[in-house]
Amino acid sequence: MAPTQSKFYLTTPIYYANSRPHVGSAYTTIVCDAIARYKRMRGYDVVYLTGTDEHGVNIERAAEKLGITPQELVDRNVPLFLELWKLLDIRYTHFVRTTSVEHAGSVQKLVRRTLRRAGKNGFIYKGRYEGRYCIHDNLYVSDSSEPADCPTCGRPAELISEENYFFRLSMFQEKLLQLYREKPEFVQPDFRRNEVVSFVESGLRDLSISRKAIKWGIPWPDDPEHVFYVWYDALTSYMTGIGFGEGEHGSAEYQKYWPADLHMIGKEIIRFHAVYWPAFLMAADLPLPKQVFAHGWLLFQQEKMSKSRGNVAYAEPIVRVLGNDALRYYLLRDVVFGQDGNFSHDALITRYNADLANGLGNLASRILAMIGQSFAGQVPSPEPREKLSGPDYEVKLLAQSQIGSVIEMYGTMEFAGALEGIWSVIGAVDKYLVETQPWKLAEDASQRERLSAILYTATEALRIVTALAHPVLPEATQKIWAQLGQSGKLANVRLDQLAWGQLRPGTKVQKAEAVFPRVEKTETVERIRAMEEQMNQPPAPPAPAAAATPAAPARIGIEDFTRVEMRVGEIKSAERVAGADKLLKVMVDIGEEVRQVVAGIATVYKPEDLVGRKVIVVVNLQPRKLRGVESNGMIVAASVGPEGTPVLAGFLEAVPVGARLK
Ligand code: ME8
Repeated sequence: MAPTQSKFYLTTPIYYANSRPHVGSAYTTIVCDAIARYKRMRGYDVVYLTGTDEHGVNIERAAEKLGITPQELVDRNVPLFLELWKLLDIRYTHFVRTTSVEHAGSVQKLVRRTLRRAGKNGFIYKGRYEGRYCIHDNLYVSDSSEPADCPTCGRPAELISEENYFFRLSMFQEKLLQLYREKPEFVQPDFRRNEVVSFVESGLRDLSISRKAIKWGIPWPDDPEHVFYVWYDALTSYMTGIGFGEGEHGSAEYQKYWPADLHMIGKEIIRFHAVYWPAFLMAADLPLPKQVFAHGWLLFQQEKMSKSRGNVAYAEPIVRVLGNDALRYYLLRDVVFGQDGNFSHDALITRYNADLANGLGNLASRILAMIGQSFAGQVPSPEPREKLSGPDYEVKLLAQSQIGSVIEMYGTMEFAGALEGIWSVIGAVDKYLVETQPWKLAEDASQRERLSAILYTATEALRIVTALAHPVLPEATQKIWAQLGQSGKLANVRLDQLAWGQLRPGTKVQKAEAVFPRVEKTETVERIRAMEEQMNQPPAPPAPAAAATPAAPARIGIEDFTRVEMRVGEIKSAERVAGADKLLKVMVDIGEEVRQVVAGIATVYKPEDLVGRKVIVVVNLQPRKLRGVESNGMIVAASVGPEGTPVLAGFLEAVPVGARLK
């Protein structure tokens, strides 16, 4: 019988759907994607859940500001998450939305189960909530009766007293401390667990888990005046997504995959995951997740990157300019996982050029080119085993030892360390090639065997490095894998079965093709910034329902604009087009050539007045015929008044012919 595959269920936080995702939200999702890919390459059956948190005051308020309903707001924002995950090639298996019907059922089921078990000393009771509440912003400001101002509008919050459902968190203090003691891996890293332990040791107050003043939420079963407190709702989504709500005992999938093996989160939400969530589950007599791992923050301009602070960078421009792998590599290599780390476009590009373009990319193209030149594109034979010595042996030893240590570091989520290990092999092979100088040996027929051994060693090290880097660099490594003549998906390779010597001599390799072209820093940062600016523009207003008002033109990205090539041209000659009183045939010098353009300006401009005039020409339009005369471009003019009278665009200063407009 085949051994049953071990399962691994991991989750990201479910993100608030009140705005578009930024690099911070992408960070956790990318980390989890790398873990998921790594676990699959270790033979695990992986379930990976992400999703969106769509209830609560924040969403309600964001919608109000835009004059739309909360449902409309989340329906508008959720696709932005889905699109970004697609662009980033995130291989999640489940996406959960807290506004789904299944989720409401699942949350109500969890609370019913808890109420049923309760008996006299119920875990949930009705009590009075006393605190400060802002009636303008629908916001619970503080749990105490002390005067307080609303953090949003600054107006004094009112003292309110409303009946809520309370969760008896105070009863779980000892049980939670026992959990942290007996299962220290439950909260990671260790220093975070210590913070959680101190918090719990200092005493736990019961928690209000329903709200009356808020409408946007899941109704309490049999008491719909109340909606669930957003964290009770949100945390339960980790079970909803795999079918907890189905039937009496949950779906087959739920039974197979729950409890989660890993909840990956940012450090600011650790209390909810490491204190409240296990208590909610204990109260319902359900299995607890195996681990909550709280990572640090990405800082941007010295502060936590967040939409409310307005200091966000977006993933899309980076991916469009440098590719998906560049962002993944930078985030996992430059930030020590678990700690806070700075994000900067400068550092991103430095890493890209140094480690990807000059490192892995360059090594792959050099090796492939040499095999192409000296061995007609076929992997040459290695040195007989017993003769392997000196630098060849050192490269082999290093690559071999990194297989084990990189696997281990991925396993403990030391991504920077794992990548450093992989790149130490790349560095060693670079040095090995500099020292052994195979390109020189290639000129000497008597050195053929030595050349063959060196190239085998370098190629085999490259193959191992490529496989090891796959969880972090899925796209480029798959390309290099194919270039190395390896068939099939690298994702299906088992990392723990990787060993030196598996590369078969005679394997046909492909032509070298750069996977990471070098980029110029200043220009690249500028391109990324320009695209980001575009993304920060307020979204175009929704298309009006009635056709009477013309729709606002759709916003385009800078990349769309740069596709239009406009140059300064000088008119050399102009004449009327026979039988068309609006058209002129114009010969215009655009620098490299003189173009024939047909322009609809004859009603305003006399041909003889135009000669010598500088105009703006769109030079990359498809040629077309107007009244039988070919036109190879367009002269730009304002279109004025109801008749659309043309007024040629021009320059106030002297400008050379051929200059590009951007
Ligand atoms: O908290 N650095 O959603 P959220 C690193 N809906 N990670 C960051 C980050 C940054 N600057 N900014 C965001 C919520 N993150 C709740 C969660 S879970 C049941 C409910 C990541 O949209 C990080 O994982 O505010 C953080 O915990 C999460 O996004 C917060 O996302």
